[in-house]
Amino acid sequence: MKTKLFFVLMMIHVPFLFAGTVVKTFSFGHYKIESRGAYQTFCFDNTLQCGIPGEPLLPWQAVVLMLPPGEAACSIQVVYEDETLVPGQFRVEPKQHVRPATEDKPGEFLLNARVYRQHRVYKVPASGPLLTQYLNGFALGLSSFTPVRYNPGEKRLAYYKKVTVVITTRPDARSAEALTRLATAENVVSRVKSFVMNPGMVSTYPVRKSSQSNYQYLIISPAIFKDEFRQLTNMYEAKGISTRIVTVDSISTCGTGYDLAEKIRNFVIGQYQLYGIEYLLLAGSPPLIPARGFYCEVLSGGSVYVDAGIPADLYYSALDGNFDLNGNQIYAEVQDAPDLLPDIAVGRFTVNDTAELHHMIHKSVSYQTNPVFGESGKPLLAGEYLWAAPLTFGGSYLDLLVNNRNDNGYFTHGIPSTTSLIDKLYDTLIAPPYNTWQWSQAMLLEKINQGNSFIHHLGHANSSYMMRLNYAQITNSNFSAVDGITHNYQLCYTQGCDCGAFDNGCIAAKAVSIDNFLAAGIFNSRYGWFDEGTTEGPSEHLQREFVGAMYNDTVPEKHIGAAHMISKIKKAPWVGLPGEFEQGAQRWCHYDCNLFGDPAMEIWTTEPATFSAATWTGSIDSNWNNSGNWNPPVVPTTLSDLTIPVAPHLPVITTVNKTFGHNVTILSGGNLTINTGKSMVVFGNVTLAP
Ligand SMILES: [Ca+2]
Ligand SMILES: [Ca+2]
Repeated sequence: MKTKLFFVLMMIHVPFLFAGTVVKTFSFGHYKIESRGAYQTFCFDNTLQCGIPGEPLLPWQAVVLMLPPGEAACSIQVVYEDETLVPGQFRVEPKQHVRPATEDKPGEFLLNARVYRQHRVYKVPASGPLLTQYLNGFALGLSSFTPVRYNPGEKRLAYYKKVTVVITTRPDARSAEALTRLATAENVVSRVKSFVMNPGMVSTYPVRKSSQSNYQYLIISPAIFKDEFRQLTNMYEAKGISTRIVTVDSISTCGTGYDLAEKIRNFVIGQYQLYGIEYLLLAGSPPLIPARGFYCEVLSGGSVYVDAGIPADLYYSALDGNFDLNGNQIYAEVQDAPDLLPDIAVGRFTVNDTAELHHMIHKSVSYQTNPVFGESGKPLLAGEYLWAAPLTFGGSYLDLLVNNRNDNGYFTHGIPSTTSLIDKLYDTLIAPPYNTWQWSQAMLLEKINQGNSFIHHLGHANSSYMMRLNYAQITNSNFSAVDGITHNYQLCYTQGCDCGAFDNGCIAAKAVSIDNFLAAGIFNSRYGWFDEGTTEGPSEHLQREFVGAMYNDTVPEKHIGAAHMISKIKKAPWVGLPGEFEQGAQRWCHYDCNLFGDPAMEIWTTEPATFSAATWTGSIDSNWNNSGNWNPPVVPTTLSDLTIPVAPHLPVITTVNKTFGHNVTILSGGNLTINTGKSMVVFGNVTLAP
């Protein structure tokens, strides 16, 4: 009943219920020409190089325009003006195949000679396809165009200095329905505004008042886990993120939907609609919490790759439509008008039992509240040899994650080399054509056990193999120093194939659910894709945008699930391109790239700088880890500055539980006893006051 009432109220406030137009003018002037061998690429800032394999790569501009509330895009017109010839002659590089990151067989250099012989302007569509998508209730029109014209026979390039895009809109039932899920929390609106090219349109949308009963973080777990989250929820409540735990069993009994996955998604939509939730944790591997399998096909190198069951938690993250518009129980087909813009941040604990669940909870809490000092800005980049002809190395791709980059025509923020200690382990060419040096497992394990913040990896992988390690090698003893005390737990992002196939007991699920090693990571449940012979590729796009969100110099996104969500929002305009441009691979990656971990986890990219003070009261007993003995009541962490004055009971460390502190000041009359064989970790100073 509440839902219906809200819908009626919203409709009354919708200011536009007639067809209209949304107009945006783009200017092009400063271009960049890069040479690769005998060929050149021609780029403008914030464009993407797209093309048909073997035919010229041209820079395409994304169009992301907010539409009036309750309306959808029905047509697009692109007006090109001020054509300008670029001085000189150019052989524009042809698009190469996109490849799954499992294959390393030699390829061939693709060149469509017939196209390159033509003495006329190479034909391109006036615009890419026009989609209406929804982000947190706001309707967005997505499309693309290229301002460049190329005559291959004459080797002449020209571009239009001024391009005007006109999108015609009309009232639409799906847009009206999306409005019922409008979220207008400050951080959500700011994210939406940063993504659209006409942020002023936001003011035409109604404002949704936040309610007292709002909460931010929903945890869905099987009933057997429901009492196990106290450590996690206590931490988030202390951070001001309120939580709610709901069991799959109760959703299964009371929910509505075709199957359990749809019942869970419908429940999530309801909670989002009523309470404006921002984070969702799915606490269990399938079958504890089912995966929705998505459909995608990719044309690559003359082969068609098809998968109708790509495990995709985007299903629970993107909350518009039902991913099966044609009702054939094949999900996320192009004709299903799938929601490409995630509305909430989703992560999954890939666990099968309570012991694994405890490990993931402990690692998430310990990573955030007890960071080990001196390693927050120490990422490790591990790149492998990828492809023989044209020769392709993962390291060249990973280099694009460092510093702000404009490569391949589009801009992303990166890991600042001046303030970070970046370690690299790259396969390299010893002698042409294919004699390469390759790093070993032992070298990687040594580096990981020396302490890192974040492992970025690009190399070959499968469901039981990643980073040159096999499933049996993911053990606590192989990562003995990554125990949260000697070195902090680490995070990982890999573009490798299948290592995140969480429907099938994959290696990445093991890496996050053992005691040591990874606290969270982003992994592909099926293939990752790269473009051979370049530093481009669909998986690379997502990883660059993920890192870009973390290191954005105006509003860095610290929550790992939100950074993952932003990477997909940024790439969504490129998913809708017709098959001949990206051949379906960007869509594939949009579907199969999932977060294993706590979506609200805050990532350390710099050393901790904020500490909270607490004073020992000893009002209960001498137990250091009893929050009742501290004012304010806390269990001390490596982020706590602690004072121990005279007290009824003075602290004695007797427990096997680890004890932590940042600065510890012992006042006159105070005392701290550490019993024989027990220990305490202090990263700051211990001061004895006179
Ligand atoms: Ca379908
Ligand atoms: Ca959406």
